[in-house]
This record gives sequence, structure tokens and C-alpha cells, in this order.
Amino acid sequence: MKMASRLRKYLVMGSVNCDRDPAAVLLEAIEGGITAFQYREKGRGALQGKEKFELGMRLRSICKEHEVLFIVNDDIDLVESLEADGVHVGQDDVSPGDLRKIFPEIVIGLSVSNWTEVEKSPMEHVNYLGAGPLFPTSTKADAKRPVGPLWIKELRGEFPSMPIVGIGGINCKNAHAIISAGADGVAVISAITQAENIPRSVKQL
Ligand code: 3NM
Repeated sequence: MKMASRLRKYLVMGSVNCDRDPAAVLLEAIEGGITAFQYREKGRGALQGKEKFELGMRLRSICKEHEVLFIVNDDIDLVESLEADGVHVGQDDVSPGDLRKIFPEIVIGLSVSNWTEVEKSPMEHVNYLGAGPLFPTSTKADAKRPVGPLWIKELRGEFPSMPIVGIGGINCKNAHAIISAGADGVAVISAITQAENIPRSVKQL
């Protein structure tokens, strides 16, 4: 499958986003049809060290079994120890150029929120862009100001063949506007982790 199609429904999640076993949440999301998963163990109360690794191992093996793309947020050691398919980084994390030296084959995702960030990004090492936050979100404490779906349209104009996913405040109601604006996929946390019926919500995204 092409990278763009593999990013169509992209669940981002760590233990702090779940009121119950994250593995159960992931399995329901897979039942609904997610195509990619990002292990993002961040924020207040996030697991560290051995516990972070062990939960990562469980989620990684579920993704492998169901052929869901498995991406790790930011943590280079985990990318290696979990044999992740990819890594997602923000503007203040390890640079895509340095990542590419360590991992020649891996999928590298980069967050971009504005043109200044795009201009300083080494796109030749990037396999997909995460664009956001598109809408207000309360899930990420330090989220930047929402940029709106127009950001997707602008990025698509500049990068006709780069896989792009929208993120931030996306739900079942607004997801299709993001795809119509030119995104290949939608990355969500709460629209899935807080859903009353996870498989149904994933189908609607
Ligand atoms: N990154 P929800 S917004 C993890 O803008 C993350 O880069 C963002 O959570 C960015 O789907 C965000 O619940 C939180 O709004 C997304």
C-alpha cells in the first residue's frame, strides 16, 4: 500500500489518553479500521523507562499482527527497541536529517504549523507531514494556535505529492473537510480514545 493510503486513519495515543487498558482501545480502533498508530507516551503521568517500553511492546505487537503502521513519537531508543516502522518528530525534536543518518529506511513524520517551520525543514528526509493544530484541542497542553483547514490546502499546493495528515481537534464531523482540503489522512487522539463506540467512530472518520 502507498504511504499516503496507510495514513488515512491515524490514531495517536499513550496511556494518559486512555481511561482503560490502551491495548483494548487500540484493538477496538483496529476493528474500526485505523491504518496507522503512533505511540505517544507524553504529558502528565506518562509512563517512563521499563513501563513505557513494555506498553510499547504490547501495542507494537498488536499493530504488527494487524498490519497497522507503527510509529513512535520522538523517542529514538524506542524506535530501535520496538522495531518501529517510523518515527514522528516536532520542530524542537531530533532533526529529520539526523534521524535519517541513524535510520536509513524508516518512515519519518514531521509536524509543521506555519511557513517558517516549513522553510527550515529538510523535506528530502521527510516521508509525511503532520499539519496542525487545525482546530482547538484540549488534548495537548502546549498546542499552538489553531491554523484551520486552509493550512492543508496551502501545504498541498506547495507539496503536491507529499503525504499530509491533519491533526488537532479533528472529529467525525469535521474529518471529511480535512480530506477535501487535500489531506491524505486524519490523525486523532480524543475522537477515538473518548468515543462511546470506538469502531463506529473510526468508520465515520
Ligand atoms: N499534536 P485531539 S495537536 C498530539 O498540532 C497533537 O501538532 C498536535 O489531539 C499538533 O485529536 C495534538 O484530541 C493533539 O485534538 C491532538
